[in-house]
Amino acid sequence: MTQADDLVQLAIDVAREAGELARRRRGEGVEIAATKSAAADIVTAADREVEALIRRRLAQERAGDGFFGEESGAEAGTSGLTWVVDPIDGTVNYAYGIPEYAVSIAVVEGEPDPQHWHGLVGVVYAPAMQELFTATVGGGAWFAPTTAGGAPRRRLAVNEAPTDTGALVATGFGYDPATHVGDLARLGRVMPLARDIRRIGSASLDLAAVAAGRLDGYFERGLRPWDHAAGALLVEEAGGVVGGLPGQRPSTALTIAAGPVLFAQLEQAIDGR
Ligand code: LIP
Repeated sequence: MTQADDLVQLAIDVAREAGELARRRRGEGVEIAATKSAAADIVTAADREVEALIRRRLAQERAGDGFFGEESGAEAGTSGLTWVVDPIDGTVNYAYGIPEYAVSIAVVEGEPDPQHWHGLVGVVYAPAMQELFTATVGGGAWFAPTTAGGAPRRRLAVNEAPTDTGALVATGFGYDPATHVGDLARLGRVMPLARDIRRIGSASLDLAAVAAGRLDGYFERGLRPWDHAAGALLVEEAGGVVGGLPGQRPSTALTIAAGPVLFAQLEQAIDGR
């Protein structure tokens, strides 16, 4: 058993407990608690409650590890490991009752900076769809439905190079309207590669879809570390490539994820802009 093997089951258990809380709260009705970077960048009471549950469970089980969460910020640990958490990724979907939202939990080693950290574990759990995506470094990426009596887990693999029909590519747009001109120009540079575009609204589920071959590729500007930390490991362990600006790791400036051939094509088309 590797260190990642030891950690992934805890990540799964906590993600499923957190996801079920999110799902219950969604059924009871959603309360917008605040806005953040822009009027459209909402946080619900459930975001905060779910992250508090995750933080409490990890403090019980892994007291020496660091924590880096979307809603409650960062706290350094002493173990060299950090849990990077988005309690409800796809918050706007969640608020509107769209089922594409997920609990995203990653464990990284080293400095809690996406440019330097080493991903060990990634778990993305979509409670409304009862879908669980997991990966451990060197252990592959896996999908398992969590419905009672669901099919056994299966190993994930990204799609090979897209056919002449073009690639099915997902993206997203920032909460700040001032960023939309650049986002749309970037989309225009990618369109010649695409058969069609999808806008799912949850980066972790976009990345999980690339790992599962449900998408050929994904790119987005504006992601935060907790949006991509778990999903990036899913894609890499499924044989894909994840990057950002040319030669860099994913960052708020840009995230790109695809199989190797399409990744290079997307990187060239986006050209770092
Ligand atoms: C969301 C991402 C999505 C992006 C949204 C937002 P949140 O994360 O998952 O891909 O387009 O702007 O960043 O805010 O729901 O955790």
